[in-house]
Amino acid sequence: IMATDQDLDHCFDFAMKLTVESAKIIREAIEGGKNIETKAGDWDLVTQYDKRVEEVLITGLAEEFPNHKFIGEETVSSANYLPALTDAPTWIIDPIDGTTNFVHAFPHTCISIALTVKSQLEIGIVYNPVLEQMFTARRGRGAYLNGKSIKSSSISELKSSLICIEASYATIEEIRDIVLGRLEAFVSVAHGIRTMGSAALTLCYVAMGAAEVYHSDNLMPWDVAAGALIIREAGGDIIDTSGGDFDLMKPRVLAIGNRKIAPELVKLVHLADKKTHRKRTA
Ligand code: 2AM
Ligand code: CA
Ligand code: CA
Ligand code: CA
Repeated sequence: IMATDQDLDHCFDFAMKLTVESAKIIREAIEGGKNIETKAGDWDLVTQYDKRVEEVLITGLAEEFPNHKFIGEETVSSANYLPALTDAPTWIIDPIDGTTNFVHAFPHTCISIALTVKSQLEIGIVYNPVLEQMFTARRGRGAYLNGKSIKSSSISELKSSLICIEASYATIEEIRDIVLGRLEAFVSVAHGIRTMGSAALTLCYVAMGAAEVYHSDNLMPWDVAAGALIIREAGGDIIDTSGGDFDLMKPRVLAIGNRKIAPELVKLVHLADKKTHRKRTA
């Protein structure tokens, strides 16, 4: 259905314009001071924004590309079914990544869109409409922030690294203990720790060299699809937390500015998990 570079050029241009257009919904909600969090039934309201943005994106893309498939967070959530990735051109969409930030008007929130063809990431777009940061990548063509080329960090030691970690899903005790164990290990070795609340944007921060590492095991494909391509095109990498190959459909993420830092990082996580396990079974 889609083979030529020209087709991908058009996909890219179209998706980027549609993203900026759709992001007005997010920016107006934040800038309009709607104070989303204090309203009654706040999570329903947030879900309405998520759903509306996703609907605008999928409607627009489906009209332009009737043969393409879609894996969007809100569609998957309401169907309670995650489709398998196929060879067909597939748009993987998170309409609002950083929902908690959105609710608080903390300015790290974005739309994340990726396109896969033959199960391979071809396009990644992450757009923060509050700070007007547009991160983009095409496979084999580099990564960009607002049209300027970006490169990931070459720092290869954790003691000189800024490490970003997700620390916001504390409902299941075992997961919480593992996250806290890893956080403790990172705090002990890193130059600094950040937890930004948007997986897609934090991957882009690693891509632009603003941080050396991003880690979370509790993510979904739409959180990471666009950011994964952007990191790789910026010279960094994204690997599984075990140190093995990254699986887009089952993301456990160590995103790194460069490969040299991977062994130290994987070992640290492994040791932290062993310690957590000993504590839990003691
Ligand atoms: P979201 O904002 O689209 O929900 C920090 O919460 C980051 O982890 C966000 O990118 C968030 O995406 C993502 N995330 C994925 N699954 C999550 C979950 N079950 N609970 C909280 N955040 C989740
Ligand atoms: Ca998300
Ligand atoms: Ca979301
Ligand atoms: Ca969500």
